[in-house]
Amino acid sequence: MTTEILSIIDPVTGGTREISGPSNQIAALRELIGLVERGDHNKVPTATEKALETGLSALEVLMNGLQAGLAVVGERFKRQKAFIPEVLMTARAMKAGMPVLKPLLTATQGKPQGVVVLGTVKGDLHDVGRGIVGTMMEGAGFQVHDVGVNVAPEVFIAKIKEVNADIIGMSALLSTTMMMQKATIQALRDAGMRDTVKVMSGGAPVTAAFAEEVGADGWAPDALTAVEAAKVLMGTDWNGKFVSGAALSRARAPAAAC
Ligand code: B12
Repeated sequence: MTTEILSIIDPVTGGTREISGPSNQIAALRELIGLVERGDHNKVPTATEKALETGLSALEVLMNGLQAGLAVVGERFKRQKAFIPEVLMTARAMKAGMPVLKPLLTATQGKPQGVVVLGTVKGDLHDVGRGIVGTMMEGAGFQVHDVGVNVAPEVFIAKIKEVNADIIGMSALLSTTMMMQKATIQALRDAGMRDTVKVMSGGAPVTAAFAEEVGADGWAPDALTAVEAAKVLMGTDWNGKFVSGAALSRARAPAAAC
Protein backbone atom coordinates (compact mmCIF):
# COMPACT_ATOMS: atom_id res chain seq x y z
CA MET A 1 0.00 0.00 0.00
CA THR A 2 1.28 3.48 -0.79
CA THR A 3 2.12 5.99 1.89
CA GLU A 4 0.25 9.28 1.89
CA ILE A 5 0.60 12.57 3.72
CA LEU A 6 -2.28 14.44 5.32
CA SER A 7 -2.04 17.99 6.59
CA ILE A 8 -4.19 18.58 9.68
CA ILE A 9 -4.77 21.42 12.11
CA ASP A 10 -3.25 20.46 15.42
CA PRO A 11 -6.07 20.62 17.99
CA VAL A 12 -3.72 21.80 20.73
CA THR A 13 -1.53 24.38 18.98
CA GLY A 14 -3.91 25.44 16.19
CA GLY A 15 -0.91 25.13 13.84
CA THR A 16 -0.67 22.83 10.84
CA ARG A 17 0.85 19.38 11.27
CA GLU A 18 1.56 16.67 8.70
CA ILE A 19 0.87 13.02 9.35
CA SER A 20 1.84 10.17 7.06
CA GLY A 21 0.59 6.61 6.81
CA PRO A 22 -0.84 3.92 4.56
CA SER A 23 -3.40 5.28 2.10
CA ASN A 24 -6.34 3.45 3.73
CA GLN A 25 -5.59 5.05 7.12
CA ILE A 26 -5.19 8.51 5.64
CA ALA A 27 -8.44 8.05 3.67
CA ALA A 28 -10.27 7.02 6.87
CA LEU A 29 -8.97 10.06 8.76
CA ARG A 30 -9.80 12.35 5.85
CA GLU A 31 -13.37 11.03 5.82
CA LEU A 32 -13.73 11.48 9.58
CA ILE A 33 -12.37 15.02 9.49
CA GLY A 34 -14.81 15.88 6.68
CA LEU A 35 -17.80 14.43 8.55
CA VAL A 36 -16.96 16.30 11.75
CA GLU A 37 -16.27 19.48 9.78
CA ARG A 38 -19.71 19.22 8.13
CA GLY A 39 -21.37 18.35 11.45
CA ASP A 40 -22.64 15.02 10.10
CA HIS A 41 -23.02 13.36 13.53
CA ASN A 42 -25.07 10.40 12.23
CA LYS A 43 -22.21 9.07 10.11
CA VAL A 44 -19.41 9.72 12.60
CA PRO A 45 -19.78 6.54 14.76
CA THR A 46 -19.46 4.22 11.72
CA ALA A 47 -16.59 6.25 10.27
CA THR A 48 -14.85 6.08 13.66
CA GLU A 49 -15.21 2.28 13.67
CA LYS A 50 -13.91 2.11 10.09
CA ALA A 51 -10.88 4.20 11.02
CA LEU A 52 -10.09 1.79 13.89
CA GLU A 53 -10.42 -1.17 11.50
CA THR A 54 -7.55 0.23 9.42
CA GLY A 55 -5.25 -0.32 12.40
CA LEU A 56 -5.16 3.26 13.70
CA SER A 57 -5.11 3.46 17.50
CA ALA A 58 -8.02 5.02 19.38
CA LEU A 59 -5.76 7.92 20.31
CA GLU A 60 -4.78 8.54 16.67
CA VAL A 61 -8.42 8.47 15.62
CA LEU A 62 -9.25 10.94 18.39
CA MET A 63 -6.39 13.38 17.81
CA ASN A 64 -5.92 13.13 14.05
CA GLY A 65 -9.57 12.56 13.09
CA LEU A 66 -12.26 13.77 15.50
CA GLN A 67 -10.33 16.62 17.14
CA ALA A 68 -8.71 17.63 13.85
CA GLY A 69 -12.18 18.02 12.27
CA LEU A 70 -13.30 20.25 15.13
CA ALA A 71 -10.08 22.25 14.84
CA VAL A 72 -10.86 23.07 11.18
CA VAL A 73 -14.11 24.74 12.18
CA GLY A 74 -12.49 26.23 15.31
CA GLU A 75 -10.01 28.05 13.10
CA ARG A 76 -12.81 29.27 10.83
CA PHE A 77 -14.72 30.48 13.89
CA LYS A 78 -11.64 32.42 14.97
CA ARG A 79 -11.52 34.15 11.55
CA GLN A 80 -15.30 34.77 11.71
CA LYS A 81 -15.85 32.48 8.72
CA ALA A 82 -17.95 30.08 10.82
CA PHE A 83 -20.61 30.89 13.39
CA ILE A 84 -22.07 29.40 16.55
CA PRO A 85 -24.62 27.02 14.93
CA GLU A 86 -21.89 25.44 12.78
CA VAL A 87 -19.54 25.16 15.72
CA LEU A 88 -22.28 23.50 17.79
CA MET A 89 -22.98 21.00 15.01
CA THR A 90 -19.28 20.24 14.68
CA ALA A 91 -18.84 19.76 18.43
CA ARG A 92 -21.86 17.40 18.43
CA ALA A 93 -20.39 15.44 15.49
CA MET A 94 -17.03 15.18 17.24
CA LYS A 95 -18.67 13.94 20.43
CA ALA A 96 -20.64 11.30 18.43
CA GLY A 97 -17.40 9.37 17.94
CA MET A 98 -16.50 9.27 21.62
CA PRO A 99 -18.76 6.33 22.64
CA VAL A 100 -16.86 4.21 20.06
CA LEU A 101 -13.45 5.29 21.35
CA LYS A 102 -14.17 5.49 25.06
CA PRO A 103 -14.07 1.73 25.82
CA LEU A 104 -10.69 1.53 24.06
CA LEU A 105 -9.26 4.63 25.72
CA THR A 106 -10.35 3.40 29.14
CA ALA A 107 -9.43 -0.26 28.59
CA THR A 108 -5.99 -0.09 30.20
CA GLN A 109 -7.29 0.22 33.76
CA GLY A 110 -4.47 0.03 36.26
CA LYS A 111 -4.85 0.25 40.01
CA PRO A 112 -7.02 3.20 41.13
CA GLN A 113 -4.89 6.34 40.93
CA GLY A 114 -7.15 8.76 42.76
CA VAL A 115 -10.54 10.45 42.78
CA VAL A 116 -11.06 13.47 40.53
CA VAL A 117 -13.87 16.02 40.38
CA LEU A 118 -13.83 17.59 36.94
CA GLY A 119 -15.90 20.49 35.67
CA THR A 120 -16.06 23.59 33.48
CA VAL A 121 -16.13 26.74 35.61
CA LYS A 122 -19.09 29.03 36.15
CA GLY A 123 -20.11 31.07 33.09
CA ASP A 124 -18.46 28.66 30.66
CA LEU A 125 -20.34 26.12 28.52
CA HIS A 126 -17.43 24.48 26.65
CA ASP A 127 -17.31 20.77 27.44
CA VAL A 128 -15.51 18.96 24.61
CA GLY A 129 -11.95 19.19 25.96
CA ARG A 130 -13.00 18.54 29.51
CA GLY A 131 -14.81 15.40 28.38
CA ILE A 132 -11.63 14.15 26.71
CA VAL A 133 -9.56 14.88 29.81
CA GLY A 134 -12.07 12.87 31.86
CA THR A 135 -11.95 9.94 29.45
CA MET A 136 -8.15 9.87 29.43
CA MET A 137 -8.02 10.09 33.22
CA GLU A 138 -10.47 7.20 33.53
CA GLY A 139 -8.27 5.28 31.11
CA ALA A 140 -5.32 5.82 33.42
CA GLY A 141 -7.28 4.42 36.37
CA PHE A 142 -8.62 7.60 38.00
CA GLN A 143 -12.19 7.63 39.29
CA VAL A 144 -13.67 10.68 37.59
CA HIS A 145 -16.78 12.57 38.72
CA ASP A 146 -17.76 14.96 35.93
CA VAL A 147 -19.88 17.81 37.31
CA GLY A 148 -20.57 19.33 33.90
CA VAL A 149 -20.47 22.91 32.66
CA ASN A 150 -21.13 26.28 34.30
CA VAL A 151 -20.06 24.90 37.66
CA ALA A 152 -20.18 27.34 40.58
CA PRO A 153 -17.48 27.08 43.28
CA GLU A 154 -20.00 25.81 45.85
CA VAL A 155 -21.01 22.97 43.50
CA PHE A 156 -17.36 21.91 43.08
CA ILE A 157 -16.96 22.05 46.86
CA ALA A 158 -20.07 19.98 47.58
CA LYS A 159 -18.96 17.28 45.12
CA ILE A 160 -15.40 17.20 46.49
CA LYS A 161 -16.83 16.61 49.97
CA GLU A 162 -19.33 14.01 48.75
CA VAL A 163 -16.78 11.83 46.94
CA ASN A 164 -13.76 12.71 49.09
CA ALA A 165 -11.84 13.83 46.01
CA ASP A 166 -8.06 13.93 45.77
CA ILE A 167 -8.03 16.30 42.79
CA ILE A 168 -10.27 19.04 41.41
CA GLY A 169 -9.80 19.68 37.67
CA MET A 170 -11.16 22.94 36.33
CA SER A 171 -11.61 23.75 32.66
CA ALA A 172 -12.09 27.25 31.22
CA LEU A 173 -12.16 28.16 27.51
CA LEU A 174 -12.91 31.86 27.72
CA SER A 175 -10.58 34.61 28.85
CA THR A 176 -13.55 35.97 30.78
CA THR A 177 -14.11 32.74 32.74
CA MET A 178 -10.47 31.92 33.47
CA MET A 179 -10.68 34.05 36.61
CA MET A 180 -13.38 31.70 37.95
CA GLN A 181 -10.55 29.23 38.49
CA LYS A 182 -9.00 31.72 40.90
CA ALA A 183 -12.38 32.34 42.56
CA THR A 184 -12.92 28.59 42.97
CA ILE A 185 -9.48 28.17 44.55
CA GLN A 186 -10.32 31.03 46.94
CA ALA A 187 -13.62 29.30 47.79
CA LEU A 188 -11.67 26.14 48.60
CA ARG A 189 -9.43 28.17 50.93
CA ASP A 190 -12.47 29.80 52.58
CA ALA A 191 -13.97 26.33 53.12
CA GLY A 192 -10.69 25.17 54.74
CA MET A 193 -10.23 22.57 51.98
CA ARG A 194 -7.31 23.93 50.00
CA ASP A 195 -4.76 21.68 51.71
CA THR A 196 -6.81 18.52 51.35
CA VAL A 197 -7.42 18.64 47.59
CA LYS A 198 -4.98 19.12 44.72
CA VAL A 199 -5.98 21.66 42.12
CA MET A 200 -5.51 21.19 38.38
CA SER A 201 -6.19 23.95 35.92
CA GLY A 202 -6.68 23.76 32.15
CA GLY A 203 -8.43 24.90 28.98
CA ALA A 204 -7.12 26.55 25.80
CA PRO A 205 -6.47 30.10 27.11
CA VAL A 206 -5.03 28.93 30.44
CA THR A 207 -1.22 29.02 30.56
CA ALA A 208 1.08 27.38 33.08
CA ALA A 209 2.04 30.85 34.36
CA PHE A 210 -1.61 31.78 34.89
CA ALA A 211 -2.39 28.50 36.62
CA GLU A 212 0.56 28.85 38.97
CA GLU A 213 -0.25 32.48 39.69
CA VAL A 214 -3.87 31.74 40.68
CA GLY A 215 -2.68 29.03 43.05
CA ALA A 216 -3.24 25.75 41.18
CA ASP A 217 -0.96 22.78 41.87
CA GLY A 218 -0.86 21.57 38.29
CA TRP A 219 -1.68 22.48 34.71
CA ALA A 220 -1.57 20.72 31.35
CA PRO A 221 -2.09 21.82 27.73
CA ASP A 222 -3.89 18.62 26.67
CA ALA A 223 -5.53 15.47 27.95
CA LEU A 224 -2.48 13.23 27.68
CA THR A 225 -0.24 15.48 29.72
CA ALA A 226 -3.13 16.17 32.13
CA VAL A 227 -2.96 12.49 33.05
CA GLU A 228 0.82 12.70 33.51
CA ALA A 229 0.47 15.75 35.75
CA ALA A 230 -2.31 14.12 37.79
CA LYS A 231 -0.13 11.06 38.37
CA VAL A 232 2.73 13.25 39.62
CA LEU A 233 0.37 15.11 41.96
CA MET A 234 -0.85 11.78 43.37
CA GLY A 235 2.69 10.44 43.82
CA THR A 236 3.98 10.04 47.36
CA ASP A 237 7.12 11.96 46.41
CA TRP A 238 5.29 15.05 45.13
CA ASN A 239 6.96 17.94 46.98
CA GLY A 240 4.18 20.52 46.69
CA LYS A 241 5.82 22.29 43.74
CA PHE A 242 3.72 23.36 40.74
CA VAL A 243 3.50 20.60 38.11
CA SER A 244 3.41 21.48 34.40
CA GLY A 245 2.16 18.72 32.10
CA ALA A 246 4.01 20.33 29.19
CA ALA A 247 7.31 20.19 31.07
CA LEU A 248 6.70 16.51 31.86
CA SER A 249 6.10 15.65 28.20
CA ARG A 250 9.21 17.62 27.16
CA ALA A 251 11.26 15.72 29.73
CA ARG A 252 10.03 12.44 28.25
CA ALA A 253 10.58 13.41 24.61
CA PRO A 254 13.72 12.11 22.89
CA ALA A 255 16.44 14.75 22.41
CA ALA A 256 16.08 16.62 19.12
CA ALA A 257 18.77 15.98 16.55
CA CYS A 258 21.02 18.99 16.08
C1 B12 B 1 -16.73 24.40 20.23
C2 B12 B 1 -16.66 25.85 20.64
C3 B12 B 1 -17.84 26.44 21.14
C4 B12 B 1 -19.13 25.66 21.31
C5 B12 B 1 -19.00 24.78 22.59
C6 B12 B 1 -19.72 23.46 22.42
C7 B12 B 1 -19.33 22.49 23.50
N1 B12 B 1 -20.25 21.56 23.73
O1 B12 B 1 -18.26 22.54 24.12
C8 B12 B 1 -20.16 26.82 21.45
C9 B12 B 1 -20.74 27.12 20.09
C10 B12 B 1 -21.30 26.58 22.45
C11 B12 B 1 -19.26 28.00 21.86
C12 B12 B 1 -19.76 29.14 22.44
C13 B12 B 1 -18.97 30.26 22.70
N2 B12 B 1 -17.68 30.43 22.38
CO1 B12 B 1 -16.53 28.96 21.81
N3 B12 B 1 -15.35 27.83 20.90
C14 B12 B 1 -15.45 26.60 20.52
C15 B12 B 1 -14.15 26.17 19.81
C16 B12 B 1 -14.38 26.26 18.30
C17 B12 B 1 -13.61 24.79 20.12
C18 B12 B 1 -13.40 24.49 21.62
C19 B12 B 1 -13.07 23.02 21.73
O2 B12 B 1 -13.95 22.21 21.96
N4 B12 B 1 -11.78 22.67 21.47
C20 B12 B 1 -11.33 21.28 21.33
C21 B12 B 1 -10.92 20.72 22.68
C22 B12 B 1 -10.44 19.29 22.50
O3 B12 B 1 -9.84 21.51 23.16
P1 B12 B 1 -9.85 22.24 24.57
O4 B12 B 1 -11.23 22.54 24.99
O5 B12 B 1 -8.86 23.33 24.55
O6 B12 B 1 -9.36 21.10 25.57
C23 B12 B 1 -8.05 20.56 25.60
C24 B12 B 1 -7.06 21.37 26.49
O7 B12 B 1 -7.38 22.73 26.63
C25 B12 B 1 -7.02 20.60 27.78
N5 B12 B 1 -8.01 20.88 28.82
C26 B12 B 1 -9.28 21.28 28.71
N6 B12 B 1 -9.87 21.34 29.92
C27 B12 B 1 -8.95 20.98 30.82
C28 B12 B 1 -9.03 20.86 32.21
C29 B12 B 1 -7.90 20.47 32.91
C30 B12 B 1 -7.98 20.34 34.40
C31 B12 B 1 -6.69 20.21 32.23
C32 B12 B 1 -5.47 19.84 33.00
C33 B12 B 1 -6.60 20.31 30.84
C34 B12 B 1 -7.74 20.69 30.15
O8 B12 B 1 -7.19 19.25 27.35
C35 B12 B 1 -8.19 19.22 26.30
C36 B12 B 1 -7.99 18.00 25.42
O9 B12 B 1 -6.72 17.94 24.87
C37 B12 B 1 -13.14 27.27 20.32
C38 B12 B 1 -11.98 27.59 19.38
C39 B12 B 1 -10.75 26.77 19.70
N7 B12 B 1 -10.02 26.45 18.67
O10 B12 B 1 -10.46 26.46 20.85
C40 B12 B 1 -14.08 28.44 20.54
C41 B12 B 1 -13.73 29.51 21.58
C42 B12 B 1 -13.21 28.85 22.85
N8 B12 B 1 -15.02 30.13 21.84
C43 B12 B 1 -14.95 31.41 21.97
C44 B12 B 1 -16.06 32.28 22.20
C45 B12 B 1 -15.77 33.77 22.18
C46 B12 B 1 -17.34 31.76 22.47
C47 B12 B 1 -18.60 32.57 22.80
C48 B12 B 1 -18.39 33.72 23.79
C49 B12 B 1 -19.16 33.06 21.45
C50 B12 B 1 -20.37 33.97 21.57
N9 B12 B 1 -20.18 35.17 21.07
O11 B12 B 1 -21.39 33.61 22.10
C51 B12 B 1 -19.54 31.48 23.37
C52 B12 B 1 -19.43 31.35 24.88
C53 B12 B 1 -20.44 30.40 25.50
C54 B12 B 1 -20.09 30.15 26.96
N10 B12 B 1 -20.70 30.91 27.86
O12 B12 B 1 -19.31 29.29 27.25
C55 B12 B 1 -13.52 31.91 21.83
C56 B12 B 1 -12.91 32.28 23.19
C57 B12 B 1 -12.00 33.49 23.10
C58 B12 B 1 -11.42 33.77 24.45
N11 B12 B 1 -10.13 33.49 24.61
O13 B12 B 1 -12.10 34.19 25.35
C59 B12 B 1 -12.82 30.72 21.08
C60 B12 B 1 -11.32 30.53 21.42
C61 B12 B 1 -13.01 30.98 19.56
C62 B12 B 1 -12.28 32.22 19.09
N12 B12 B 1 -11.04 32.14 18.72
O14 B12 B 1 -12.83 33.27 19.07
N13 B12 B 1 -17.98 27.74 21.54
